[in-house]
Amino acid sequence: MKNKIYKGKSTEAIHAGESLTTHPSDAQEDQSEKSGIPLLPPIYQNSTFRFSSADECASAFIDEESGYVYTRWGNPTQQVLEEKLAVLEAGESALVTASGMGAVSIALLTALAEGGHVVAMETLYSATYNLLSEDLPRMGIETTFVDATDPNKVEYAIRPDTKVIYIESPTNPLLKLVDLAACAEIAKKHNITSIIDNTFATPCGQQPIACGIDVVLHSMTKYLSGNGAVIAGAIIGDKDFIVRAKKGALRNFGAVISPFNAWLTLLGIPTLPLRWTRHCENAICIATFLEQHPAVAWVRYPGLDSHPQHELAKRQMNGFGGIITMELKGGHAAGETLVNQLQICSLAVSLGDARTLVCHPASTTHSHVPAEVRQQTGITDGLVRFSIGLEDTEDIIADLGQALDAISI
Ligand code: LCS
Repeated sequence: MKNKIYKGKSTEAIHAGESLTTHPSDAQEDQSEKSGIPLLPPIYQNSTFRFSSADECASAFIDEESGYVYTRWGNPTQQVLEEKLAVLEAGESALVTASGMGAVSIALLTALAEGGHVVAMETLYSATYNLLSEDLPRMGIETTFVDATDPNKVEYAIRPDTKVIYIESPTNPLLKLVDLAACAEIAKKHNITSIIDNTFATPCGQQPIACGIDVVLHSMTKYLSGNGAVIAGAIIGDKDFIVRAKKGALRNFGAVISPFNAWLTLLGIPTLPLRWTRHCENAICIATFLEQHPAVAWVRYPGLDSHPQHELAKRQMNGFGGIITMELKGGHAAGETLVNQLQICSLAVSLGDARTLVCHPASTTHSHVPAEVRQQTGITDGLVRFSIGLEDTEDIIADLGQALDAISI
């Protein structure tokens, strides 16, 4: 591969990793006489790879870098995506997984290979919360949940056997922020692996590895693919961590991405920087509109002055993202009226799509989190989450306006 001569996010999103399979002879034995290199990385939609001799096959098992063996171990389409993600997140190495939860599980199982204790942010995506509070304890791994908006609380919860600090920032769905540099410093001081789920911010919105965080993960189902067509995940970190994850939890638990889904994600990433800018531009206008509507009790968006951590958002983020959370004055009933009236915005879970999506976390994404934990952490019954899409701002505002006006206050 030639040395990389670019450093802009848009150029990275388009070109990084793509030289890996730009010539068929890079990955195929069949040397074509014809000129012409595929501009898009091809899909290698195959489960296994053949060898021309017993020696060649045996050496691929000894030196795994020397070739492809089996798609659960690695595949050229996956590898292009991995190279691109490592560059975008400024990490040494990356691996891609079948889902965002695949990435969360593999990152945790790798960092906790010998057991240990986790200190985690108290509000997290619900399946991550359930993994930490129900599944891992059955394997002897305990988690202490803390309000990580205060780094002192993170440090206070550390025990001699703590192996991982696990955070999201902004969190799903309350958009709380964690000071990444402060958290990374605590982790380094105590020799603990810091892991962040960067799904909400994307590599365009913040660069956790540059802030000192060890491992970054994503649900690529969301902004990275951006097309609403795939379930996919990724982990980015240092080479040693990624190799351990690949040879261990990924391979043995088997949460491997299909080449087709890796390829669909590759189609989405080149437009991520453009989409991110547009999501951010739309979201600040809509958050400002919602904040002054009489049916709305409060709005949470890191780009608003009213966000309690707006200064931190300005310091550590590049754009404030496309997710807005708000509380309706009329609670659950008002929420029902709102979602039933909407015409452009779709009532759907997930986020990061071109389409504006609306959901009610208490009855959907976070319904498996115990009610008392939801109340304690602020996921109230009147909370509504928007994933602002790429439609024209005035059309989204008109749709939300007519739906909010239908709520009687
Ligand atoms: N991390 C975050 C922050 C998420 O929001 C999600 C899914 C995941 C990880 C898991 O990713 P998956 O396995 O689905 O690719 N969040 C969802 C949500 O808020 N609504 O539906 C799914």
